[in-house]
Amino acid sequence: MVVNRRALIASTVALLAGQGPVRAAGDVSPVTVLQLRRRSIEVNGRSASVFGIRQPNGTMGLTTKVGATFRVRVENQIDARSLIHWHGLTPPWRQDGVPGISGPPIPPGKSADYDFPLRFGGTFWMHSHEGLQEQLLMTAPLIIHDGRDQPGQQELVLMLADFSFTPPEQIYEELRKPREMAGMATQAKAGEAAKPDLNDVNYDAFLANDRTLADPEVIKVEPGGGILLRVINGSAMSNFHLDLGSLSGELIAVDGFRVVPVTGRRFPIAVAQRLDIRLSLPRNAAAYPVRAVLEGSARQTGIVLLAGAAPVSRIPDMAAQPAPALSLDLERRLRAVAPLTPRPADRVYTLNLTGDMATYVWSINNVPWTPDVPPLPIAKGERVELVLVNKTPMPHPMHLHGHEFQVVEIDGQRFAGAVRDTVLVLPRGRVVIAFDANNPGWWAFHCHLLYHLEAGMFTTFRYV
Ligand SMILES: [Cu+2]
Repeated sequence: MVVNRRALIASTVALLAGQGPVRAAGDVSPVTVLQLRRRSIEVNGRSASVFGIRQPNGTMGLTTKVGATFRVRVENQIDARSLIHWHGLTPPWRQDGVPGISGPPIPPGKSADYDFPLRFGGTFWMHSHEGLQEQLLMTAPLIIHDGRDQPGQQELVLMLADFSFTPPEQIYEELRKPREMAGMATQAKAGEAAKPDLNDVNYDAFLANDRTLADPEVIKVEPGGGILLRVINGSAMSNFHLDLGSLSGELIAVDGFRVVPVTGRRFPIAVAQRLDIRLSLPRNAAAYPVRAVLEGSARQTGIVLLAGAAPVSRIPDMAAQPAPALSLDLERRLRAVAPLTPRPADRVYTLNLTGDMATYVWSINNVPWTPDVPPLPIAKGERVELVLVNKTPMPHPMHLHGHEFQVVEIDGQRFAGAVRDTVLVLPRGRVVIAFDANNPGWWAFHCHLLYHLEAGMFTTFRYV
């Protein structure tokens, strides 16, 4: 029985692979193999078994260029089914990597093929959309080079993650346990003038490129040189403030899409978001820590940029000051370099972000998602606006699959904001996003906090 069922699933995966675009004659883009594997890393002196997405030569994830074909074979070498989502890309919907929506998961020992054109460049990432695998680092960078890459500029990727020695299933179980204290906790919080509810999970560590500040990655850079720093928040549940220390940076893109540059030393980055930041290093030899401080906390992680021969001092894993909760002050200032063509919306959906910490049921319009929830209809060619109203005391980073969107309103103020794929909606806040329905299919829209997603803050759009 098992064999038959697996054979059936395998043939479905093969069918899925056959649904890519017909290969153009003379197109010789090679197939990149990505292997889903178990691996061990060391966290705070302890060995941890996690996942990884690697090419056979050990490269994490994938770097390619705009205009190329995304031609990838994913080989599942772990002992569980899996499926990888190409976060921020706009593939044909069958190749989007959401189990049960875009296609079946890949059984252990099997593979799936992907083949679609890359129509824009930028900093993206890939992660498992199956179960809670993302918490165990089934994540990797997905970099698409384009015109923002300047000659002589050094490119660095900083990938953030949250880590626990507790298995993710157990973390989720603990969160879902009925809480006798819940009422009291809510009252206490109400007494503190509706303080936002942050950081559901108490993590053992925060990682930057798989390492903690006890043993950070030290990257050699050129004194006086230029750097393009690509920051990816691959955390399951943790929003950060990126802190450049003594360096000043120029933010040139968010979630892969260009913005009118914003100069600063500190930039917020919510779960699943990316920042492209240009740095110009001073000419003297020095070590520059680049830190990410957890919101509402002093806990931090980071890397060190080492320009020339200079001492690297130990960076404590607690910042001198606790960081505030993320705000949308930067989001309000961002302006897309290539905004959507202004036009009235053909269709508007109000999506209330609902749920509560006490029962740990998270939902959209009070409906926790199940496969029986009907998709929201939209039609090809429409300009769609989503009015996101956060009814909860927690911030939710909301992600739309298969389309880039533009932030067009925050708390009643209309503006032509950033084009991106994940936006943070603050407690009791309201954000409106607009997108063009130009990629027919069945698409997920959800909170990117892993355990909120798992608990049901998820819905779908369909136009096939
Ligand atoms: Cu959420």
